[in-house]
Amino acid sequence: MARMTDKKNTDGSDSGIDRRTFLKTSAGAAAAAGVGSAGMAATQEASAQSDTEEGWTASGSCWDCHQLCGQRVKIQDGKATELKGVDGHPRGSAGEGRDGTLCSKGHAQIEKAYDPYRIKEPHVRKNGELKKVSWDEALQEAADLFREFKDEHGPEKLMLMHGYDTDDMWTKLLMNIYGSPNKVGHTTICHGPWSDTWAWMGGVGRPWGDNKNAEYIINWGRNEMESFNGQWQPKGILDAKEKNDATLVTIDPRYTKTAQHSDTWIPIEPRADGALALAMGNVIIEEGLYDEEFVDNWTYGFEEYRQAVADKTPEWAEDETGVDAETIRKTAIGFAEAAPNCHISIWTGITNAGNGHKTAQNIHALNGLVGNLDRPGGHRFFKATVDLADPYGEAGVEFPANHEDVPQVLSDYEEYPFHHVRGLSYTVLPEAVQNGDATGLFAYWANPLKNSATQEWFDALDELDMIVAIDAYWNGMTRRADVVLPESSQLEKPMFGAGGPGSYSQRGWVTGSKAAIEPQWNTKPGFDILKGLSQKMGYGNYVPWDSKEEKINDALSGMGLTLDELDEKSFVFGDEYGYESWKDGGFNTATGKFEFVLDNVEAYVKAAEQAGVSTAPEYIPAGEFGQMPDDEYPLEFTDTFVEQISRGGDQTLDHSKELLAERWGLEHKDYRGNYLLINPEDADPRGIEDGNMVTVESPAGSISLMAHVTEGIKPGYVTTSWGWGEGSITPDEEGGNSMMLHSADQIEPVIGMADRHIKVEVTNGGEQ
Ligand SMILES: Nc1nc2c(c(=O)[nH]1)N[C@H]1C(S)=C(S)[C@@H](COP(=O)(O)OP(=O)(O)OC[C@H]3O[C@@H](n4cnc5c(=O)[nH]c(N)nc54)[C@H](O)[C@@H]3O)O[C@H]1N2
Ligand SMILES: Nc1nc2c(c(=O)[nH]1)N[C@H]1C(S)=C(S)[C@@H](COP(=O)(O)OP(=O)(O)OC[C@H]3O[C@@H](n4cnc5c(=O)[nH]c(N)nc54)[C@H](O)[C@@H]3O)O[C@H]1N2
Ligand code: SF4
Ligand SMILES: [Mo]
Repeated sequence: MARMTDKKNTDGSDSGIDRRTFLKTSAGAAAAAGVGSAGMAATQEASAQSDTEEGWTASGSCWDCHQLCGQRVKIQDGKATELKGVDGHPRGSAGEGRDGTLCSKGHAQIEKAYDPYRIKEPHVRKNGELKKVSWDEALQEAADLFREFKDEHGPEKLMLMHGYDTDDMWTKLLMNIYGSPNKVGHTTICHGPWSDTWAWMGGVGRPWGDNKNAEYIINWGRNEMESFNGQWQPKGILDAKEKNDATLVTIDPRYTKTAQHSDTWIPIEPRADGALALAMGNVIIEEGLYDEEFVDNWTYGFEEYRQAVADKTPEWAEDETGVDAETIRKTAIGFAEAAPNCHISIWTGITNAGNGHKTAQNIHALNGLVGNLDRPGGHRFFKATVDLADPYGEAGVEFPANHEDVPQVLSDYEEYPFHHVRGLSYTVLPEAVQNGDATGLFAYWANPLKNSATQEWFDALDELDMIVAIDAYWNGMTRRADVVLPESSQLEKPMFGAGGPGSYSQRGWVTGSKAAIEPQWNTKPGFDILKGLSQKMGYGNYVPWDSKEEKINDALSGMGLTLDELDEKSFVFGDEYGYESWKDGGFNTATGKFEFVLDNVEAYVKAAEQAGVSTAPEYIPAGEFGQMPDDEYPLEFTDTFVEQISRGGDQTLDHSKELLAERWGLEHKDYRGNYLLINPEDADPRGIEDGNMVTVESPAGSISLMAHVTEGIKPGYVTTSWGWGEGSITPDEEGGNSMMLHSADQIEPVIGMADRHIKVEVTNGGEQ
């Protein structure tokens, strides 16, 4: 445990809390709060305590995975010392009267608040080096840089990159007023292929399942019991199993936590999911199990779909997918017989591939076939039935529209078909930088160096004329910035959100909290940073509020509610709403129907033509757009999430890393990085044993990781968790950046999604 105290104090000042004391007080709760049934049961004990008990005097809202699970915060001597969940919370519990909990990442928010790795002071680059400066100087420097940039390059050369944000002011400031049209968020590194396809076909929001009313759930290329967005998802699945005796099927080349809870685990050949989906459609039609009434009256393109699946029998799919025909038949029948109380949860396991959008279309089509759309237990079209006021309207602020609707950065990129469907692709931006189409970057809560094409991004960041960043940590990107504006973490600022998806599938809600503790060191909440920047840029009149609290109160005025009241309650309900919303006005498509075929979506038609794919569901074998393992690189690699770590920002958290090491039984090793999961069949011939350091090599680069040899992954497939190594927050510690293995030409051709299926070879031995 010596490593618990050897954390570098990156920019001088002290962390403000004794690390050992913190770990002693919070370790029990955090360790218990893993995930799924075991973890949640353990934290329920904590939440059984009364909220009025001494010390639990503040509220919080966890934003680590963007879902705002409600928190109660114990404050002792001005410090947050313990967290617990809020009963009945729409995101943190399974519904009314149910215990509220926090997952291990939620509990880690205390460690994050006092994390010495955080950026503690504003910084400005002077004579090539980042120097600590006052807020006034940093904001002035940022404003000056933006002004000079606009004069020299024009606002259309500025890229705006964001991950989560905690205030929307930055888009108003840098798009509406300043005039940059180039906003790039998560779409082409996270969900684009399924979310775009879902929307084009007629889906609303994301294909979130109505878990608690479900009888059959397929977890497809997703690990929902581990990488959940908000705890309502895994809790809802466990509820469905317990109360409805629901069947859970997991389709994944890994034996994930979700697979462990499942009735059936289908270890599919990676990227062959499109074939499986078509074969399931074939069975459902052959068996006459589709929803004829829904298909006849509410869908478009069924004949083409029927033709597309006519010869895609389970026997045909068996060869493609490695899944036996009987299992395919049984799954298709089980799913269709449970309809409409059935749904499919998909995410990065489907999207992360060159054929991802077409696979997603084939999978979404199954929902149209069985008619589970916005029906109980099916895919919910969640609504936010709360009467929020527009805070800008309340304050009488109107914005100009100085930006174009279409991103400019890629205007020269005619050869990329995705340009016509969706403006900016994360993975192609380094090339835009090299071509001089993008010359500046504003990054809010985003570090591109770990998301795709890392080497190209390193080169691109070096080329840029200006980088301004709002971030909480020193990472590869902030270390390269010209101005660094440190944001306070979630416990240090007011938080607010309105649902949306959550455990109440028939009620809207709002949730929020005031700051539980003071901003740490010399950091500021995002709102305050953006207000300061607006003033320095001469746009101060667009921010009429003195504080974020005031702005939230303006929004809440529509509900006759104040932030003080919301903070006390943690969440407040809106009205109830019903199912089958499409019956009122139809689906949001050209035909008003759910569309199997995308020939009415102009942008898609053009992109599909350029990529050489059909507008109808079809099977695109893995190698068509993407790498295939070969003699030199015989294994297939993708990276995945782990329960203990949230995306690219938690790699500094000692306790989280300790939990991860314990999880793989490797806590006795002097290594706290990411681990390569490899099957004994692949490890043995390479002389690799559990806990060995190994080198993973692809055509693009190589990294060193510690191997965890496990039967829980399909032979031929290897994986690790991402966000570590070069360019991350902990570049000098253990762990490797998986995207050093990736290059910018690995891209899905319709939406521009990063294709992270990479051919690799693994050898024993590697640097630690
Ligand atoms: N703990 C934690 N939770 C998170 C996050 C986090 O950082 N940490 N991030 C959140 C975010 S932003 C997102 S987008 C979601 C993502 O949530 P998920 O999509 O559930 O993410 P993963 O855990 O990577 O799961 C993807 C699964 O797909 C499998 N897979 C890979 N290739 C294929 C394939 O070709 N076919 C099939 N069928 N499966 C395949 C992988 O083995 C993996 O188990 O998680 C969210 N939740
Ligand atoms: N290799 C690989 N890359 C992936 C994925 C993958 O599966 N594999 N998944 C992708 C997915 S699904 C998503 S959604 C994206 C997300 O990727 P990004 O949008 O880049 O977001 P994060 O990784 O969450 O965080 C980026 C940085 O935000 C900073 N940060 C942490 N906390 C705070 C805070 O409180 N305030 C501010 N201002 N900054 C903070 C940290 O420095 C962190 O490095 O990543 C994608 N990248
Ligand atoms: S599920 Fe997400 S929002 Fe909820 S406690 Fe965990 S990390 Fe925080
Ligand atoms: Mo994501």
